[in-house]
Amino acid sequence: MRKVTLCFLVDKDNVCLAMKKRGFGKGKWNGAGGKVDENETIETAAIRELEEEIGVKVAPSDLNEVGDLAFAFENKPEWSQHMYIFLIEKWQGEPTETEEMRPKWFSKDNLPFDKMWVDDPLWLPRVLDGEKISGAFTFSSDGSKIRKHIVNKQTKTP
Ligand code: 6U4
Repeated sequence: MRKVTLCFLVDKDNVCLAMKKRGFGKGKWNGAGGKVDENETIETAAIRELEEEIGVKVAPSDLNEVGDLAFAFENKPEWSQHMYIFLIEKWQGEPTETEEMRPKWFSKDNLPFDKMWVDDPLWLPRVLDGEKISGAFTFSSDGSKIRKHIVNKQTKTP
């Protein structure tokens, strides 16, 4: 399954989301992230996307992996992806708009779930609260509805 990353900058009670301006998930608020290329580790890919999409530099030791989710879409096996999620509390530079994303800070308690992926309310508050999660979602073919899902607290030690 294709591997992708998803990264959120966190500053106390605020989280940086970014509006996806093109491609998969266009028009949604989300973290920065994208496909892991061949010859890249998941961490290297996360750091590259943070710089490409919102213009911030992050050191490998400042990437905190907080979980993973497997996504499948009815009738669209080619959209399947395994997403690795990171929270970042230390970075260099200011989140800046690029051709791909327009970043904006939100209060953790007031996230724009009506303009986010439908799965996000079921796991993002948990990881922002410090829980590590692991789960899986199956969506309708256009991604608008959740057909089934499971989100567990991660028990494995790093
Ligand atoms: P291109 O356009 O090929 O450069 P790239 O940025 O490499 O794309 P893309 O846009 O396909 O990758 O990555 C999808 C992004 O959307 C990843 O950051 C993961 C994220 N994502 C995908 N499904 C999601 C979902 N159901 N919920 C969620 N984020 C999701 O919160």
